[in-house]
Amino acid sequence: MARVALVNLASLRMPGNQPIFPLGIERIRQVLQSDGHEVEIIDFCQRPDLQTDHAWIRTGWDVVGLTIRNIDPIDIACESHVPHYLEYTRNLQDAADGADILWVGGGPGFSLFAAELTEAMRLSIGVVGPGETLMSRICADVGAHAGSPSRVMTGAPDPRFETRVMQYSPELMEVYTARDPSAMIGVETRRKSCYQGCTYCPYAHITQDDGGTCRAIPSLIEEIRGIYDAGFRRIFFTDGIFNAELRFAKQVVAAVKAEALPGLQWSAYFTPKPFDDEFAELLSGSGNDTVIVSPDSLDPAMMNEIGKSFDVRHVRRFLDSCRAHALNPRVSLVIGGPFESEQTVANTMAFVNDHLRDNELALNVGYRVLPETAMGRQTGATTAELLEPTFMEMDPQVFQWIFDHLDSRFLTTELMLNITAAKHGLKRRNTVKPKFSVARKRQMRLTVA
Ligand code: B12
Repeated sequence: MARVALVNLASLRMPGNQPIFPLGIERIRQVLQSDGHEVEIIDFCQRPDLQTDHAWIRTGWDVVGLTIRNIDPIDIACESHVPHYLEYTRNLQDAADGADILWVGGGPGFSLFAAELTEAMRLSIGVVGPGETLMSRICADVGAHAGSPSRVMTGAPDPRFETRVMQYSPELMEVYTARDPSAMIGVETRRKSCYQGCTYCPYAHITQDDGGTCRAIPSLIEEIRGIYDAGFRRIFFTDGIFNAELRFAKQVVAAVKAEALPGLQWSAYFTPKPFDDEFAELLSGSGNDTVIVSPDSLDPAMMNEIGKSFDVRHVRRFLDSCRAHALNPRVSLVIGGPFESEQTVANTMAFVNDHLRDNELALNVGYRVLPETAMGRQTGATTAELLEPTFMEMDPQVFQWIFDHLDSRFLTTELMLNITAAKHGLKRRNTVKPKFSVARKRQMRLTVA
């Protein structure tokens, strides 16, 4: 049996980082432990001293897994996280002093730049996508992987995903909820690549799961009960889009409602389509805290350009349903998409002014261009270039257009801080231009067909 350390690089203390509960490596821990391996999680929120004290690495490990969640800091004004990941890993490897360890990298941020990070972090194996099955195979025969040239491997689905009940470490959950009372513990309900075609989104590459599986409802409820019974009241369903399969989402919400766990609050990323009144009614009184949707723009042409699979009519209908059932919608927008103009900003802001209440808007400026996305291809930038925080080029007037067209009732401190950070941060960032319009290309393909 192998001795495995799983290091949560996402918990490093570094500018612009706000660590969240690491459910990805918690899943891997549980799977490896059920295989009989000895597994320890190294988390710097739990053990801040270990960020600089590397003595633990010299205590006989066979495999060290390193997880990278976010590639960039949340605060756009801060420097990239990547140099911090590299520095920590290098120091740890130096401290290991040539010990016979298989170094493996993974995680959502890692998956986007797997080849580049595998090389830069001097890893034996870099994993794209889900990690539990591949880590299980690697740890079952560490010798077979040792000594081979470093390589990138694609993760495989977890065959027991449907019925596996996660038992997260209560100590680790306590660490994360004590740091931030608004923290939510992540719970997966489904595994499937998102069917929507948003041009900026890399989910299909990160999840590597087109087949997809839905959790068995009794297992899901058992997991939620476990979190609840351990004293935690806030959860986040981590599916890319919670209601992408509306029938299943309804079953989940009905089951959560039927459990009637006092004080339980939950949230998730939703889509306004599919979303109907029956679903809104189920959501009401289920403990749902916020119904987050991300139309990104509310200008029809811009929504088409960034590949949204719904339009402003669906957003309007969604808001009507929320109002009718006393739900709390939150509409997330990103200004600065390809070919954004004063007119598209004005149209978006007009929709906001007409349809949203003051606390329902989340506004960001600037699209981070990621590899493995249509937007990445639209700019022609290489993966190596995109490792540096890189944004879609936009007219610097965008900030002014927002202030000119958005009702002042939306100008909260949070929104002003976001915009100020973007204004300063984006000046220092690499930018890339769209080489063509995705919407026009799609239209031409349809016309030819
Ligand atoms: C749910 C979610 C959130 C929720 C999380 C809720 C919660 N409490 O858990 C919330 C809303 C808080 C959130 C916020 C943000 N998120 Co988010 N989020 C997601 C989402 C949709 C799912 C993540 C998840 O939990 N999946 C389920 C777990 C089980 O999977 P996992 O962590 O990926 O782990 C698996 C594999 O990665 C792998 N693996 C993981 N570690 C390791 C280690 C090894 C060694 C190996 C081999 C494998 C491996 O195996 C695991 C099991 O299969 C992803 C997109 C996606 N489809 O993955 C984005 C994603 C992770 N988020 C992202 C970002 C950018 C953010 C924000 C910065 C957005 C913002 N501007 O505010 C913030 C940052 C939050 C923070 N403080 O760190 C990016 C990160 C990559 C990047 N671009 O840098 C993603 C990929 C989306 C994207 N746009 O690209 N997010």
